Amino acid sequence: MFKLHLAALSIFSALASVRGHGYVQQITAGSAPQRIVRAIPGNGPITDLSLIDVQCNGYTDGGVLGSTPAPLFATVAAGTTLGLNWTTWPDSHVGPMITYMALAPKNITTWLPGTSAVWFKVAQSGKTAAGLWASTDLLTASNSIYSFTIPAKLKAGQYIIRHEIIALHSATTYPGAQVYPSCIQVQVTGSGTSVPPASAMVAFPGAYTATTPGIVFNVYTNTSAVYPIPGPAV
Ligand SMILES: *[C@@H]1O[C@H](CO)[C@@H](O)[C@H](O)[C@H]1NC(C)=O
Ligand SMILES: *[C@@H]1O[C@H](CO)[C@@H](O)[C@H](O)[C@H]1NC(C)=O
Ligand SMILES: *[C@@H]1O[C@H](CO)[C@@H](O)[C@H](O)[C@H]1NC(C)=O
Ligand SMILES: [Cu+2]
Repeated sequence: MFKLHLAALSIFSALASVRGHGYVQQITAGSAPQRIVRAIPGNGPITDLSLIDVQCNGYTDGGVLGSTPAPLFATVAAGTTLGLNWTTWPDSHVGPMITYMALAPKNITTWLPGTSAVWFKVAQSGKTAAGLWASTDLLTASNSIYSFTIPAKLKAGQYIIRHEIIALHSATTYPGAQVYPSCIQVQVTGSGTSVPPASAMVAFPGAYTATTPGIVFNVYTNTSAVYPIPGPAV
């Protein structure tokens, strides 16, 4: 598999002293050009879920940088499993890992989703019955590689993949949950014809609020096996 170092790396090298969290640093795909990830300003979180920052990151600049289109996209066949390589992630930052996609209505290298409800969930992982969190337990067990599959029936076209960790170590009240999103541009190929109905679509910002189940959650005292992953169904 081809392994790509993300353009974001060069941005982060100047930010080595930012208080540590993390971001997706690499993607594995069939044929992945560089500059497919919408650049983000650093490795910090978004906690005000009403801001555009929560869409594609951009916590220091009002979301401008995070949502700005990248010049290129990766070409991947529907049904492909992609691996996203996270930077070293603090053990304390437990929480779910969630992936959405949005079909670009025009050239993805110029498209800004804005506040439109265009995002549908394609994968989610929260807490297992054994009490293991997607982040950090499962992520660590897989050497920091998060994997998800582009739905095999998905209609061909250009999509933004929005992948995130929601860290819950400070989520006992709102604001507190820390969202770490990354947006990746892809061209999906194949003979699929499916796109989820409008009723399955959410907006960022909008999908998460202070009262969304799983946004306020006490990971220290709530030993329930069930953690309600925020957002719509897959
Ligand atoms: C993930 O990226 C790091 C940093 O570039 C690299 O050392 C590591 O080998 C990568 N993991 C995989 C599975 O490619
Ligand atoms: C999409 O936009 C980019 C950047 O403006 C341009 O280089 C490319 O040719 C466009 N692609 C199509 C299919 O219009
Ligand atoms: C644990 O979290 C679930 C889901 O948010 C909630 O319904 C339940 O009341 C919580 N339990 C405790 C003991 O706080
Ligand atoms: Cu952190």
